[in-house]
Amino acid sequence: MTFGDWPKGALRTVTTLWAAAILALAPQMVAAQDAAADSAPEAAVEAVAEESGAAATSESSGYTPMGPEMIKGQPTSFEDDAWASIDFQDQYTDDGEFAYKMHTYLLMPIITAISLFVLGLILFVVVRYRRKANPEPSKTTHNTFIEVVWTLVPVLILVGIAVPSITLLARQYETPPEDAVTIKAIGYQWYWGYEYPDNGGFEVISNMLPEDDAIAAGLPAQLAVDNRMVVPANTPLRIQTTAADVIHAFAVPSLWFKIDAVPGRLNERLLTIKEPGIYYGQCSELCGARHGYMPIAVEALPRDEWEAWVLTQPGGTVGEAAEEAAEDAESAADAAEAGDEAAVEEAEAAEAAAE
Ligand SMILES: [Cu+2]
Repeated sequence: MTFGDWPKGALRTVTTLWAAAILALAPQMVAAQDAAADSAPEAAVEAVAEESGAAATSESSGYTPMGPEMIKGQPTSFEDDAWASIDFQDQYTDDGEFAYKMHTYLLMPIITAISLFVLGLILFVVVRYRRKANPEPSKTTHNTFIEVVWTLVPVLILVGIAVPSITLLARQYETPPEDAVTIKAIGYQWYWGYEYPDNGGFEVISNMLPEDDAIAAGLPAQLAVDNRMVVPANTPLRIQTTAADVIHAFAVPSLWFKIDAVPGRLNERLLTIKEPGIYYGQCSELCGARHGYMPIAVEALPRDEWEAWVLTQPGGTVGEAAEEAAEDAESAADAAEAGDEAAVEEAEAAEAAAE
């Protein structure tokens, strides 16, 4: 090909590339629309909520831990379902559904197409240009058309991936709304503590159940715990994480949630669970000898049942009482701060007098 006739070919190529980019982006647009449609409350969810509501109110305390039939987020073994065991867990948050669609309908097809294309090229070159069939090697060094194509195509693919990728990143760092329920997950060697600062400040200590106890209760061994992290479903949660000793990580795959728990630091992320159920996770930062034995079990309840659970906890408060308690704590903290300032001033005055 001579230099004179390449612009016409290039024009055709650029048009083709744009068509390819639009095709690559189409699944992402569909995914975004689906995500919006899915966020509408579903009748099935309400039915489940009602069912578990009936079970809980039959108890005098107003709360019974959910049974194994409510487990929604847990790993699948290869023997039970080979495909599900290598796929993502079912997702129960909007971000999780978005990410799952991006992975399944955008990234996987692109990865597969590129891999097959490169494999095809290699096989073609190996067969067509083997020494026996091609004794006189070509001395070609440059080809402007091909060089433009192999620069532009990857750029367009990356731009196509970047749009949903950055969208997901931004969604994951959305600030929790003011009325979000705060829950502070604290990593300890080797168990979790869940503090409820908006509801009286009580802390739930959560240890892994011994294998025999878990199996006897029909729960998954090494994931089941004695006290779950009980949260309201369909309510924005402000999950804060920190640790008392070394770095841990709070991770629940089916909720598309993973955040480091670092001593001396408070990390925070928004989490909204779409339906009541039990969701299992694990500590995901190597934290010592029993790192593999500090599972996370989240139990999402309908809001009213969750409030009933809060009232069963020592010092647990909900509604206005909780707000008042939070305000009292705040003003007490302010007073303490003011006291500190006065003390500092006094000390300074004493120092000046001594000089
Ligand atoms: Cu840990």
